[in-house]
Amino acid sequence: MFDDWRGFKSESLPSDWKDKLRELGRVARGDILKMTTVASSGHPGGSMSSLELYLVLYHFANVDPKQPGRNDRDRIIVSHGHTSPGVYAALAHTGFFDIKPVLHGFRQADSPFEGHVELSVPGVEWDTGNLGQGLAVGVGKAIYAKLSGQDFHTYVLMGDGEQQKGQIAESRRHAVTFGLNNLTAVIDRNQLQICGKTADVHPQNIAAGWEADGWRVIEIDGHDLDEVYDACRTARMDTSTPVVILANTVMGKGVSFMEHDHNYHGAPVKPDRLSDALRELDLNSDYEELLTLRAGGPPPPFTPNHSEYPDIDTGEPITYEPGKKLDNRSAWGNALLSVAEANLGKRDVAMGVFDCDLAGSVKTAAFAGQFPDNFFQCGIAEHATAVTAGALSSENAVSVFAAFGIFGVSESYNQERLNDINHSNVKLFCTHSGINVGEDGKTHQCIDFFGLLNSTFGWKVITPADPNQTDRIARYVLSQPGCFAVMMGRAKMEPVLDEKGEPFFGGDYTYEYGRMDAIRAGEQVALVSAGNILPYALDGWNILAEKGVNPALFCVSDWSDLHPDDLARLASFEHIVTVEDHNVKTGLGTTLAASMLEAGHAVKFTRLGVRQYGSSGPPADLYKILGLDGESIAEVVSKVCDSVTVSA
Ligand SMILES: Cc1ncc(C[n+]2csc(CCOP(=O)(O)OP(=O)(O)O)c2C)c(N)n1
Repeated sequence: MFDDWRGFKSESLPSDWKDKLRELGRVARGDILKMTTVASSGHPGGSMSSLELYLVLYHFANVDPKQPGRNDRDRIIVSHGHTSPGVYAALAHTGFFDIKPVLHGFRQADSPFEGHVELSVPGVEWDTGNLGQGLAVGVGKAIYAKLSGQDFHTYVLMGDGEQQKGQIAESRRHAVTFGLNNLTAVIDRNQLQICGKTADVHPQNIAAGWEADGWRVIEIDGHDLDEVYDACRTARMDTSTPVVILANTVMGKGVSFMEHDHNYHGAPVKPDRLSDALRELDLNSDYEELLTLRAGGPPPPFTPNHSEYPDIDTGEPITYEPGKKLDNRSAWGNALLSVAEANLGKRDVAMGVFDCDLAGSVKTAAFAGQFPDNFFQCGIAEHATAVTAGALSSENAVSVFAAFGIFGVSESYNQERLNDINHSNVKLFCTHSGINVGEDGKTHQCIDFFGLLNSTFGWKVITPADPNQTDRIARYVLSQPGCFAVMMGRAKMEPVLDEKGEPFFGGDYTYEYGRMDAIRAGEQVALVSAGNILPYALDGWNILAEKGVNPALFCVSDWSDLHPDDLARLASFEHIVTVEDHNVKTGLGTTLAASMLEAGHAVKFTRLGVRQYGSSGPPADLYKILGLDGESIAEVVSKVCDSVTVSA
C-alpha cells in the first residue's frame, strides 16, 4: 500500500496539505537558488515555474520515497531535464533523500546530482536533457502497465519551448493509437525559452496540436495548488483518453527580479544578489557554509535501482539445411515467433514488439498476427519508437524494435544513445543493413551501424552470417539483459557449411558473444569476416583453395569485445585480411586492428570493406564494384599470401 493520501483519492486538496505545500514551495525555491548559485550554473527559471507541478505530483502520485523502485509505483518522467534543481528540491522535500547534499553537491564532478535529471537520483525515472524524448518514455511505461496488467499511472512533465520538438507529436499519436488512458502529460507553459518568448522563437498553438491528436486538454494556473491537484486528479481518473495539463506559469516565480526574465532560464543568480533573492522568500543565505561543504568533495552515490530482466525460455533452435536459400531476416522472424510461443501465455513475461510500417520486410508480421496485443504499429515515427522501446525495456519486459538498419540505427542514433545511458535492455533487430540492401541504393544502405553504436559504451552489435546463426543469435539476444543490435542483410543465401558439408551454425552450434568461429583451417594468412559478406569471403576462400592457396577463414559476428584467446589465435598468423560490409573507417578491420595492437599483437593488416557510398543494383554486382566479391577478395588475399611467402 502507498500512503493513504496518495493516488489523488481525496476529491480536492485538503487545506492542511495546501498550507504544507505552500511552505515547501517557499523553502524549495530557496534551495533552487542556493544550489545553482553555489554550483555557478544550472537552470533556476524553469525549476521555479515547474515547482508546484513537481510538489503536487511527488506528494500525491503513488510513489514511495522509502522504496523508490517498487514495481507498482506511478512513473513520473521529467522531460525538460534541465529543471533538475526543481526536481531534486521537490524529491528531497517529499522524503526521497536529504536536501543538504544537493545544495552543496549539485553539478559537482562525481556527484549523483547532475545538471540534468539522472537515474542516479532516487525518484528520477529517466535521464533526460535532450528535449522531446520524455513523452516517448511515458508511452513505453504506460505500455508496460498494460502488458503487465498493472494499474499504475504515468505522468510526463515537459517545457513549453520543448513542444517545438517533432518527436513529441509522434508520441502523442502513439498514446492515442494504443489507448493509453493511463498517461498524463503536464506542460509548464511559462511562455519563455532560451532565446526569449516561445511565441517569437517559434510560434505554435500548443493546445490545438494536442487536441488535434486526440488528447483532452485541461488548462490551469500552474502555481495554484488547488488547480494543479484538481487537474492531476481529473487526469488520473479519466479513463477515456490521455490528458494533457497545460499549466500557465511564470519563469523565476517567487523572486521579483527573476520573474518573466528568460535570462534566468539557464543562469543562476549571482552570489552578490543571492541574499536579496532569498530575502524575498523570507530565507537566509548559508552560501559560505555551502561553499565550504562543497570543497569537502561530492556527496556519495545512491545504490542503483534497475529493473530485473525477465527469465526467458529460448525455445528450440531451428536448423536450416544445405541447399535451401533463405534470408537472415526470415530466420529472425521465425526465431521471434518461436521464442514468443515459448513464453507468452505460458510464463509471466511482458513482451512488446515495435514496428515502423515495415512489418512485412522486417519479418514481424507473423508475430503481429499471432500476438496482436504485444505488437505496436508505430507508423513512420522512428525517433519516438526507439525511445518507447527503450523505456519498455527498462522495465521487467522484453522489448524489440525491428527496423531497417538505416532507420533503427542511423536515423535514431541519439535515441539509442540515451537508451544506453538509461541502462535499458532494448533489442534492436535490423534488416537491410550494409550494401547487401542492393537495389534500394545508398540512402538505404546502412554501412555505419557499428561505428555509431560502438560510440556508446553499452550497445553490443552482432552481425549473423547465415540463417542458422541468425536463429541462435536471436534466441540468445532475446534472453539477455542489455542493449543489443542484431544487424542483418536482405539477400537470400544458402547456410554456411563446414568442411564436411554440414550446416556450420546448425545443430548443436551455440552462439557465444565475443567468440570467433573458425570456418576453414589454413595457415599464415587469416581471412576474417562477418555477417552479410561471409559467403563472399567463403567464395574467395574456395577460389584460393582451388589454386592451392590456403589461408584460414574466421567469422567474427561481434567484434568490439573479441576474447583475448581469439586475439592471440589471430596473432599466430602473419597477416590478417578483414572483409566487411561496413564503412572500413569504423568497422571490423579498424576495431580488430586496434584490439590486436592493444593486446600487444603486432600483425600486418589489410582491410577490405566499403570505402564509398554504394549505388543501386543487385548486391553481388555492388560487391564486385566495391572489390568485395569472391574474386576480388581472392586476388587481394593471393597477393598477401605471396608477400608472406616471399618474406618468409
Ligand atoms: C534536442 C535539444 N535541443 C536543444 C536543447 C538546448 N536547450 C536546453 S533548454 C532549451 C529551451 C527549453 O525551453 P522550455 O522547454 O520552454 O524550458 P524552460 O525555458 O521553460 O525551462 C533548449 C533549446 C536541448 N536540451 N535539447
